[in-house]
Amino acid sequence: MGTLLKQGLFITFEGLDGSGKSTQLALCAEALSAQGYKVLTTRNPGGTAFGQELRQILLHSKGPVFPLSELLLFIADRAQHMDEVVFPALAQGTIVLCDRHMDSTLAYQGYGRGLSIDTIRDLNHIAIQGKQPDLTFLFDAEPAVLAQRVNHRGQADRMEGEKAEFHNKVRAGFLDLAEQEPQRIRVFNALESPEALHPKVRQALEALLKPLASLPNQENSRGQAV
Ligand code: T5A
Repeated sequence: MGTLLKQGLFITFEGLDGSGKSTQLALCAEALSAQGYKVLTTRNPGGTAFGQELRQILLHSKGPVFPLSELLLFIADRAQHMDEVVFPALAQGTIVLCDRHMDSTLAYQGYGRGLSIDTIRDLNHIAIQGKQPDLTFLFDAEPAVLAQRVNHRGQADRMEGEKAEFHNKVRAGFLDLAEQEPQRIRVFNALESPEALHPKVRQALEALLKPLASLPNQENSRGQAV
């Protein structure tokens, strides 16, 4: 019988396009649900109706989009998503698995576009209202190799269509962030197969869940203390 957490967990999946983060997120969702946890899968940008409209603009706008405008739209998507999706789910003891979050903004708009990291940190802080992810998985590999995985999908979106130099900077940014916060951000080799990666990701998740499941104020899914 699974455990109903009193306060949910917020787990984010990060990496370059094609890094396999969505695949690992789906595998984790399946496994946690099978264990009896309440699980919600969601994403940035586009985890709300409002966010889906922003996502369309952000990834497919035909006209020029300046870096600051781009940053503010990603932040707007995040602010809406926290209030509409993440906070209510966490309050119900749900494990929220989110495909990209605040680290993507630091990596893409900060390290990639060259906008001020401090400004992005401040804006992120406002959007997330102080609620950082409890754990973040970063799937890392050479951008050129990862691009090959998604090339077959047809026309690249605005971000995917950026030059190799941009993606190299984003990758370096993600790794820099992971070095700054090794406790929260766990790095995995995205070149390993999905089957090889999944148990490693699960192990890190279990390490986070185990102490929570043994807390006296937690309840199992029948509402009984465990
Ligand atoms: N962005 C986003 C910003 O610039 N700032 C921000 O603040 C935010 C939040 C959003 C774009 O917006 C940018 C970053 C992005 O460019 P997205 O919707 O997150 O984009 O889309 P992608 O990152 O492009 O997501 P993808 O679905 O393309 O990539 P994933 O999730 O990394 O990869 P996945 O799991 O879908 O797999 C891609 C392919 O690889 C295979 C899969 O089968 C699939 O075909 N695959 C593997 N192959 C080999 N080995 C593995 N381990 C594999 N795992 C998956």
